[in-house]
Amino acid sequence: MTHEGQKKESKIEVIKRESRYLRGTLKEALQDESPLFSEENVQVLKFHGVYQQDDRDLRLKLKKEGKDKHYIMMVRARIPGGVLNPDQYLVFDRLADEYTDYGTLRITTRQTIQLHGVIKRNLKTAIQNLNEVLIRTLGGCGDQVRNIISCAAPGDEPFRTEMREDVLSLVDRLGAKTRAYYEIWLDGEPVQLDEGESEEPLYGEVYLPRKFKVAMAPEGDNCIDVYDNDIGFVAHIENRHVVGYTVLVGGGMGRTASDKATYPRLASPLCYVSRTDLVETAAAIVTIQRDYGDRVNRRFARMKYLIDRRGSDWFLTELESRLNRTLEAPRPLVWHSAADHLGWHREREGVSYLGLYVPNGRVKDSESVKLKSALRDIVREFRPTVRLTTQQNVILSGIPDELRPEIERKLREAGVPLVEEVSAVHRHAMACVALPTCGLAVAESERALPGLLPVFERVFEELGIADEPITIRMTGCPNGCARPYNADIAFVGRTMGKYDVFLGGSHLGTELNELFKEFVPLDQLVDSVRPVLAAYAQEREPGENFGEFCRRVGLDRFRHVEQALL
Ligand code: SRM
Ligand code: SF4
Repeated sequence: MTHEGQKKESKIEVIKRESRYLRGTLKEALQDESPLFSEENVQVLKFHGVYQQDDRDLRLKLKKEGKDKHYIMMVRARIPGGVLNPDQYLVFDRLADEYTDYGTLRITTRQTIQLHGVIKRNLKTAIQNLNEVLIRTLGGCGDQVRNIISCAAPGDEPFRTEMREDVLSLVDRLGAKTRAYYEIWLDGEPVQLDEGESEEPLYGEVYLPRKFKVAMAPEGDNCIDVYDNDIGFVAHIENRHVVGYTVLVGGGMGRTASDKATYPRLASPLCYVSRTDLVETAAAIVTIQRDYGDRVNRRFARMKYLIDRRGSDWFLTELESRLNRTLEAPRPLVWHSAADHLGWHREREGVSYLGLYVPNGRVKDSESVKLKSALRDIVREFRPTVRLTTQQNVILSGIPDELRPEIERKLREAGVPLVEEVSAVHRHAMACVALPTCGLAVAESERALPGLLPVFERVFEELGIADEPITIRMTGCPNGCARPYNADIAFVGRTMGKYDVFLGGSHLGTELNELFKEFVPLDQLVDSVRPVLAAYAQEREPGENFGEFCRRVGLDRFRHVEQALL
């Protein structure tokens, strides 16, 4: 039964309830010879940070040969704020070589690493290896609070340390507590629960109705797209210290192209809380979604739909009643940047950090660019802290200034471009994984965007807008994993080879874009937006960015131009 009516709960709710706090029959399944998990275990596995996939490039060939799919697992770690010590990074690097089909690491849009292509037989060892360096995968996926993201830039300002402490407190309070993880992957002793005792005091036995995302940004720099999360905390900083947080709620990108009732939504400001009240406020919000979120129809189960259904006033009243006090109004928010943190920056006296561009987050060695090897060698030799950004890049931090030339030399030798050699078009672009591993992809993304960006570079050069911070994001389906709906330009896969084009978001992540054209073939994507870019180059007002221009002049004008030409 749900709060939203009398209808039957979804099948996944039943699986969760019957899983005994995420045990399912995973322990047994890991011992059998089958290359795949049962349907129920596939759902439970997600909570442990593992997706069962198959290599979609091989499907047709294997089918013709009368063989089953090539089943592989994707392992997604939980790395709060994207911070890894050198040993942790090196374990990922090694596991990619030893246990994955592709030999790559994939930095995600939520500051973690995915290993694609681990076969079932190797899964337990891979997860054990991660746990040996204190990397958990519990919470990587599933209907629970996912990896909590936060600005990855290091620095000696006290507010950075305070935000880090607060992120870790949130992880501690909001993360899953089940001992199943230790029993299944680390051979821990089974726990004996007393009658009525819960292993998940916050979630209960059915966890949350849907995935739940939490983010923390310092006021002024929206490098993490804080508005795209179920809860966004924006730190207000006075005299270099965090004084409190404005709380944003109800963000989310996911939509279904064929269902107009679904939509992306930016989180809206709800209240302001002090640092001391942060964690309990977050937990209380989670319990509202736990108790009232839709458990019948997963398509409408994210908290954004709950808030829109019941209203922000209801939500605030409910929160106040759970916290037993009146909450302060949110503070006004001002954004100056959405920094990518690339290049060299001062971290503290005599110490720097280096942000490196990783095309679509894929850490690999190619013929000409040996990024994976270079990172491994640098991390081994100089032992920087490795920080992953939500723009799929990597930061090497804690580097004594005198080592800078040596590190640059190593990167150049490996063919890794430094920021000066990366165009603005590339710096501001992102693609989701899509094919061949994502089971939901209907079009290419990570493998298609690299072909488009050089063409955009030429167009931007011709139009004299090469240095403008125009974000281009691509996804292989409407789910929105590369956060396309607040990009200036977005290509969202609609069917194989065709994309919906969205225009007019904002580089600062504060505006949603608008659907411009549907079903545009891959080779016509650049041309489809060229007239708008040309008009922007000609007619923009001083300081006006691309998204603002689109919203000021309206996209109809360009739709009509094209219709007139037809
Ligand atoms: Fe995502 C599902 C990859 C960030 C919205 N996402 C998936 C799955 C697991 C496909 C599946 O369910 O079978 C994809 C695995 C592909 C693969 O082979 O690796 C996948 N999502 C990713 C990553 C790896 C994209 C990337 O290129 O980096 C990101 C991993 C983040 C992480 O480390 O946890 C990733 N996904 C996002 C984001 C961006 C964000 O959170 O900032 C979103 C939009 C924000 C949001 O949640 O609303 C996002 N992913 C989705 C959705 C749509 C959710 C919805 O509310 O409708 C799905 C599908 C679903 O949940 O049913 C999805
Ligand atoms: Fe897969 Fe779609 Fe997410 Fe891309 S946006 S990774 S295609 S679910």
